[in-house]
Amino acid sequence: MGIINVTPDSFSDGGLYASTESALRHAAHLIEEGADLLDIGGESTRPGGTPVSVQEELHRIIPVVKALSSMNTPVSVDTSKPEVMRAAIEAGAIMINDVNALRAPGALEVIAEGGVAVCLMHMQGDPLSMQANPQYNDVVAEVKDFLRQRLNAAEAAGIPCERLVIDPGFGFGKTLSHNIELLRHLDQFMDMGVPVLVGLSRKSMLGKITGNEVGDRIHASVAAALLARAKGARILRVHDVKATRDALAVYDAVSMV
Ligand code: 9MG
Repeated sequence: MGIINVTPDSFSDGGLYASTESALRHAAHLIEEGADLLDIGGESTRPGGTPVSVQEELHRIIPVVKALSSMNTPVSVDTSKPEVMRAAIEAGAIMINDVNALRAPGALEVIAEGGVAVCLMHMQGDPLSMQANPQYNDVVAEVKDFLRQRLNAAEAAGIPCERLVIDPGFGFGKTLSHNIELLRHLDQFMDMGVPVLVGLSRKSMLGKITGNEVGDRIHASVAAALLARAKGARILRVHDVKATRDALAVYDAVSMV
C-alpha cells in the first residue's frame, strides 16, 4: 500500500503533493514502483496534525480518488469521517482505512452499505493528545482486545469478515517501548481471522531508534517492513515502494521454497 498524502501539513513530504496534479504524478510513480494499492489521505493523522472540515477533506481527495479509480487503480481512502467515506466509495474507492476503527457515529453503517473493505486501526486517545502519556498494562493484550471488539461491532453491523483488515496502529498513542513490544509480538495478531496491515514507514519510532530525521529513514523503514512481513503482516503501508518491494522479493525468494 503506497501512501499519498494530499495534505499541506503531511509529516514527511512537507505538502509536496498538496494538489490533485502532483498527487496523481506521485501515484503514477508509486504504481510504477510496484504498489498494489494507494492510500489517499486528506487530513494528517500525525500527532498534533491540524484537523480539517468535511468540505476541505472532500475537496482535497475526491478528484484524486476519481481520477485513479477511472484508471482502474485500486484506491483506499484514509479517513474517519462517515461523510468522506460515503463520497470516497461513490468516487470509486475499494477500501476505507480508518485510524478510528469506525467509532464515529454512522461509520459502521456507511461501510456496511458501501460494500467495500475496511481497515480497523487501534489508537489510544486522539491525534491531538495521543502521545501525551500513553499507558498500558499489557500493550499486546489490550490492543488485541480493542481490535476484537471492533471486529465484533463491524460484523454485527453487517460487514462480512472477508472485508475486514486490522492494524495495531504503530505510533498512535504508544511509546517507543510499546511500539517495539507490538512489533516483537506481531505474530500474536495472526489468529484473529483477518489480514493484518502495518504502517511503520518513516515513523518517529524509527527516528528514535536510529537517530535519523524523517527524510533519512528509508533503510530503517524497509527493515521494519520486513520484520512485520516475517511475522505475518499481509499489507504494508509505505512511502518507499520500490525499496520495500525489493526487500520483500528477497524475503519471498528465501521463504517460499
Ligand atoms: C493513516 N495512517 C498513518 N499511519 C497509519 C498506520 O500505521 N496504519 C494505518 N492503517 N493508517 C495509518
